[in-house]
Amino acid sequence: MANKEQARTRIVHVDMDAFYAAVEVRDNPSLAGKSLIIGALPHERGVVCTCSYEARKFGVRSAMSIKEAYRRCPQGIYMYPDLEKYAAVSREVHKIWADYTDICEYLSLDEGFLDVTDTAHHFGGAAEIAHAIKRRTREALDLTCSVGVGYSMMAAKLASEEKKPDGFFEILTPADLQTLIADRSVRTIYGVGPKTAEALQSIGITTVRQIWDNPDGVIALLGNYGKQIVELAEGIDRRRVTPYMEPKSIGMEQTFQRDTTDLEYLKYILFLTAEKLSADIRQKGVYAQTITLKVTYSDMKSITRSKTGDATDHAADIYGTAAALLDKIEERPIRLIGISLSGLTPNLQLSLFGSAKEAREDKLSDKMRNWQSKYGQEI
Ligand code: TTP
Ligand code: MG
Repeated sequence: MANKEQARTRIVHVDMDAFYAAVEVRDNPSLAGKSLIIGALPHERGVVCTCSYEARKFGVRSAMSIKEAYRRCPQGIYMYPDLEKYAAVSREVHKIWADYTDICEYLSLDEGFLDVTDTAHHFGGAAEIAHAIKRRTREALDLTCSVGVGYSMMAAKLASEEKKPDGFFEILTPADLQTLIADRSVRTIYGVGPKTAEALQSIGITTVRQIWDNPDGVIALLGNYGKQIVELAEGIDRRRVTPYMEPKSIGMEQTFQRDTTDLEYLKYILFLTAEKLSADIRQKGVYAQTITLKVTYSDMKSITRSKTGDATDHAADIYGTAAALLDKIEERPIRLIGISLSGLTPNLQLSLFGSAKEAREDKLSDKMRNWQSKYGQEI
């Protein structure tokens, strides 16, 4: 985004506070003020999804093993996450945000960017929108969030982190951003993870100010990516808020050189197709509700058969449904077979957690190994 355009841009970033833990405290007020750790029970394997701010005082953090959390906070209350419940609350939260702009990018169940550049004047300005979101979230959902207003996505996100929890902060110019982050770690800059930080450290750069002092060194070290980092450090962020748009469907098909009636081979192809589609939709961050099998017979007649069920991104579910549909169709020489997925819905982090479905996929993998040695084909 050019400087002039940046000057009028207004982005709001919202992040719910201690989200899973806050929902549990809301629904069971006897948990208020306690060290609450969501993930697994003590002595079980598993990681911390999140914890209340009280538990954070003891050093408990997201992604820490439950074992380590228990070592730091044995007096804590440990609970399993209830993802269905959080997803339902998340939908309510997202609905509030959507009242202020059509340009909402939902990053996770509890976090999102809103581009309010063209709508802010209807509500008295971007700061008013931020306060309205906080007020409505408290009144309607009995939860708190932290909201940042910025002239760019990075500014808005940094602003929302600045006064967490229940915070509000604005960063309205690149100069204000620079003042705020000058002496902070390079990790403050969007996209700079531990590896990049380590690379920058190798040329003596650990703070944002040191990037300003040696932009050429950063670019020599990291190339085009280095250019982006230098720009971001200076407060130039060209990213735009990208509203979530539902892709209509995603599919893949395979035409055979010779028509076939070999059901086992056809199922093998369906499995390879299912695996590829599963990887594709996981990358896109969506689940599929409808699975459609397409078959073209040797006389070029095409048919499709669909089944709609629970949203999934698992190869085993996609394969299982497509194979069951294949079992039910007329048995004639087949020229083409394919699967398409539709009814795509955002995958809101639910797949972070293992499930019985994964165990099923392991079993299928044994079958796959047999197929692989028999047919040896890849898609
Ligand atoms: P965050 O917004 O990172 O954390 P939070 O809302 O619990 O706390 P705060 O924003 O006040 O610092 O993540 C949102 C939810 O996502 C969190 O409540 C639980 C889930 N989550 C995980 O399951 N695993 C993780 O590693 C992280 C970071 C989050
Ligand atoms: Mg949060």
